Parts: sequence; structure tokens; C-alpha cells
Amino acid sequence: MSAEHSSPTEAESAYFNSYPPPKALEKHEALARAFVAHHVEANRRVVLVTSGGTTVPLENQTVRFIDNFSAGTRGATSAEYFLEAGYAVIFLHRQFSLLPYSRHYSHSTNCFLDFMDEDDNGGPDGSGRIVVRNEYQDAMRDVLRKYRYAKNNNLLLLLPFTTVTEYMFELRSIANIMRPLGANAMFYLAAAVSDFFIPRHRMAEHKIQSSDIPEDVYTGYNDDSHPPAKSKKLIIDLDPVPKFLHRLVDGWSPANSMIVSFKLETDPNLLVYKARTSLQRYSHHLVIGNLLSTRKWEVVFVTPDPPYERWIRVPKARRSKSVSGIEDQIGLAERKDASQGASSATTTTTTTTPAVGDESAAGTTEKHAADGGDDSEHVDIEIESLIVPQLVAMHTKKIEQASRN
Ligand code: 9Z3
Repeated sequence: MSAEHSSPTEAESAYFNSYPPPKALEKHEALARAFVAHHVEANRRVVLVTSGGTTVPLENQTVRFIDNFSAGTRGATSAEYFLEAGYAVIFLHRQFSLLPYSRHYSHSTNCFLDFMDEDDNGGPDGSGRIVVRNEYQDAMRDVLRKYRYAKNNNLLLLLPFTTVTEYMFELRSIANIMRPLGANAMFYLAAAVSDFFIPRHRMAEHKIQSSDIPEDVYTGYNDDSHPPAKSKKLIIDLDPVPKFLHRLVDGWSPANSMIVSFKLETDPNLLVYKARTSLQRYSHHLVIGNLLSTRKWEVVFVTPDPPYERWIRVPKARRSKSVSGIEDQIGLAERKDASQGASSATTTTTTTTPAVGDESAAGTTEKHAADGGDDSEHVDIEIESLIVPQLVAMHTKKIEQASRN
């Protein structure tokens, strides 16, 4: 039966049966089982945060792969706010992407060595002890304490993956292992998962040799407007990755758990529509939509219940500077959707109801905008600090509902 015509369960078996499980899976499962048991015992909420991009290998013994932009900022930052809210966090992340707490000092434009110095009390050979520079002491102490707290109290489990297939195996296993948590479980799917891959039966075993590629393959265009060219181009033929959100919602995850997925788009015209379609298709609880260009400053919550669409924005004066971000595009996805006659049930909050985190969001935005947005004495706000408390409140409601039924 072809993948298009099979049921989600059949597609699941076909996919997972065609791969050997990742080498680290058994070890990760054992760690996750112990972690979950510990927090079930403590009646603590546990969130599975997925983070970073997935690779799509071109060869079984992989030399080359397709990757994406995600550094794991959303996931690593959100994990910290979940920990702050009292959750235990399973952090399923792309290996070497950003990690909670250490993210403040890794992958950054300042190398971690810039935070350090030798102190003045040099030893006999003139060498000083390595210390943190004075201006970074407070910030680093704060991060270090939170990190230690999470570690000492067994609140953070780090599980790495690399390929899209490893990610799928890990997600399925961990979701199943989380079942004893029931309503105390949350899934926060922030990883940027590839939509396309090369199925195992078509994947080259060894490094693809440029000398093996035939010269007379037509490689350029999908229409007749260009004549076939003799070429040694490498053509990559990708299949769609099976959509497993169905299976997560309907099979793998604990009963009554809360499932939050992300939808990433680059076209403001598509964002809200695609987020809503995803919510309808998978019947989970929340899709958080974001545009690549504005993701650090605004997101939209798309829910099955009123207000259906809610924008969360960092006030202008408190936005982090982002090299890749485009501030001019803030608000575009909201206006575009409204102008296309979105359903009357759609509510946006920037003008009517204050957006999330009243004090720090809509109201303050207006004030600082009127002030000319002088940000000289303001600390940047991370948008995850506005997102996570909202989710915690939604989760609380869900847990209360579950306990009444
Ligand atoms: C997101 O949309 C995340 O917010 C980002 C975060 C990947 C944009 P960064 O790592 O970026 O902080 O730089 N994640 C989900 C993207 C995704 O692949 N979603 C799937 C889809 O859109 C559904 S689960 O189809």
C-alpha cells in the first residue's frame, strides 16, 4: 500500500520498520523512564521540549546532509522559563544546538573566553588564576545558580538527536514513556523538523561520487522552456516525511496531556491560515505560529476556542537586536489575515484586549513607542518569557478539567 493511502498507524509501522533504531535510543529510554518515574512520584509537571533543526542525510555513511537554520534558541530559552515555573524538562535537542543556561555563553558572537580573565595575583611564574571578569559576575552567578539548581534537583534531562529519523524515534519513545504523567505532561514541539527526506531504500550507502553522476541527465527545470543540458548536477529526490503529529495526539502521548506545536512560515499571508489548518488537522490544543523574520519579537497563539487567534509581542523598546530579523515585518501576518476576511471569531489583541503580559506587552509597547522607544536603560525581553507563563496557565486549566472528569 502506498504511503498516501495508508492509515496513520500503517504509515507509522512502515516508517519505523524501515530503520534500525538510533544507537542511543535504549540509553535515552532508560534515562527518560527514571526521570519520569521520579517526577510522577513528586506529582510534578513535566514538559518535553523539542529544539533545534533535524538533518536529512544524503548517504547512509553520511558525509553530506541537508540542514536548516534553527539554532535552538526558542527551545533552550523556553526550557529555562518552564524550569522557572516549576516544571521538570526533557530537552530533546539537536546535538550541539543551544542548551538551557549554557546558551548564554555558547554559540554567541562573544566567545566564552571574552568573559574570562586572569586575576592580578599571579603565581611565582606570573600566571594568574582564571576568573570571570567583574562586569559579568552578577549575570553569570545568576545563570550558574539556576543551572545548578536544575541539575542538583534532577529537573533537566538532556537528550540529543541529529537526523530527522532519530528525532522521530526519540519522540515516539519518550511520549510513550511519559504516559504515567497523564495530564501533568506537556509537549512543546519547537524543533524545526524537516518536511522532506530520502527514504532508506533509496539512500546511497557510501559517499556519492561526483564522477559517478551521468553526464546526460536533465537536471535543470520542471518545464519544457529549457532544453535538456548535459550536466553533472546532483539531483536530490526527496519524499515527504510522514506527519506523526496525528500519532502523537492519538496514540503516543498520555491521556489528557497538553500538546503545543509550532508553525513556521516566511510568507505573512500564509502564517495564520497554515497554523489554523494544522490545528484542525491534528486536533491538538495550540499552534504557535511564527514568521522566520519576526520570530524573536512576535508569535500568534492559534487555539480551538476563543479568542482563536492571539498575538503576543515584545514591546518595541524591549526587543533584542537581531541580525537576521526584520522589524518592519512585525504585524504583517496579522493585518494580512484580517484583510482577507478571516472568520469573525478571530480576535486579535493588540488593539482591543491587551496582549499577553499586560504590563510588559501591549500597554508598554504604546508607551515606549510614544516615548520614541528610548531603550537605553531597558533590558531586552525574551519572547519566551511571555509565551511560557501563558502555557502554564492553559495547562493548569486543562489539569483542573481532567481532574473533574
Ligand atoms: C518553530 O517554529 C520555532 O519557533 C523555530 C525557532 C524553529 C522558528 P530558533 O531555533 O527558531 O529559535 O532559531 N518550530 C517549528 C517549526 C516546524 O518545523 N514546525 C512544523 C511545521 O511547520 C510542525 S511541528 O510543519
